[in-house]
Amino acid sequence: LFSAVELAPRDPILGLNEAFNADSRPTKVNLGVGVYFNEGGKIPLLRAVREAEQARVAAEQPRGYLPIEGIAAYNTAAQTLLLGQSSPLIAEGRVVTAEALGGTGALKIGADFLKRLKPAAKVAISDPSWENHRALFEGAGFEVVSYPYYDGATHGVNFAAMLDALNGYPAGTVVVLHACCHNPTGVDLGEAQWKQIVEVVKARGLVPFLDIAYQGFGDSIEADALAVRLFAAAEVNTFVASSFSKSFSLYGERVGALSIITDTKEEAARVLSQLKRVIRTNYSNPPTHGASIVASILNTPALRATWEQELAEMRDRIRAMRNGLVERLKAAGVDRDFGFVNAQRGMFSYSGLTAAQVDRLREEFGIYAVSTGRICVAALNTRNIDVVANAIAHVIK
Ligand code: PLP
Ligand code: TYF
Repeated sequence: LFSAVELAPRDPILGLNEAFNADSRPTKVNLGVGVYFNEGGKIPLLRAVREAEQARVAAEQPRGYLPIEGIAAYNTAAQTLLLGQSSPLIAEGRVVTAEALGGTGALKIGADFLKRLKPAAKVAISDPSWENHRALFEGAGFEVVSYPYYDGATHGVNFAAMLDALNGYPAGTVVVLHACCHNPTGVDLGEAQWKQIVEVVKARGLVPFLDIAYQGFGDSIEADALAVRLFAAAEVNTFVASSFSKSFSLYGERVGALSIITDTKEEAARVLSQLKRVIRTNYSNPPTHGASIVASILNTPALRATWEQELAEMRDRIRAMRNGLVERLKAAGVDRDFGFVNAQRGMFSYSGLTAAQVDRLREEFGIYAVSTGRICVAALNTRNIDVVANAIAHVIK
């Protein structure tokens, strides 16, 4: 049966973890995978999570099946994070939300639902994008194309080219947009640009699919939801894949949600019924633990305040590491201006390092980065930042 099965290529990012783990050098640093590490180099267990978890254990709740769309209090909280406390769309019952297995799971059930709805549509992702976007939508049966996004020369967005591409797509094309903290570049659109995107998407009848995996890592929980809220305010039917993996440091619990903005409450009921069909034939219903933790944090004022503070601490530490890296590269005598790293947002930086330079970092210094030059700034800390800055200075000279 399996004699003709070929060995599949490793995930370019998750594959790096294996190589990193096998490296015995004590000074090794993993800037590859997009995970937030604290100053101690560990994935934090947030205080808010610990408290919610302890309360859950103490309550000795049974573990029956959840409804197909997941925990209601979780779904409402996820909607509110996206659209705000006073969203008219939520009040009107026009937002469908289903708990999902992480942001990836949300993208997947959204993709499967869209395939039934728009079987001939193409899906457009940014160039570059999170690698799994292409694989996931192709896996759901779509042809995937790219729209121009990052401009290496300016370390910014080639906005004119992006708009041009969007303007050229036929109605019904699904456009995947990173709502904040673009992965892999760290380069986001500004408010005026988002407004233009919303206008083009609406005018051309495109289907926006927003991926928000880093809400709270840019400026704030509210500010990072800007793109979602602009689409909502424009009354565009929008898909949103939320991930709480990073914002709650709950990577392995698979906490995410798919939200869909519809025109009426009645339409929302029909959309939900179809989405439930997709879920039922994939995994029947979602798991309990992670979502109940997130729901209790978001719905309990004291826990929520703790979480917001912890999220702000993560955001601030990443900013400090960006700044520290720029300063240390300067101090190490690097001529090239790395100031753009300070303007990037979220966990990642498209550093401008070439694949050959990334190879040298790994081979000579045990510093692991993605071959595209993406580094995870959230893996830097005050103990490894000098080593990293000096190594980068060495390979770019
Ligand atoms: N979307 C983007 C842009 C991401 O960077 C990630 C990172 O993991 C995901 C989705 C997937 O999130 P999750 O781990 O919750 O599936
Ligand atoms: O981009 C990253 O590093 C994170 C983690 O297939 C990740 O989003 C990477 C690859 C992958 C799943 C998650």
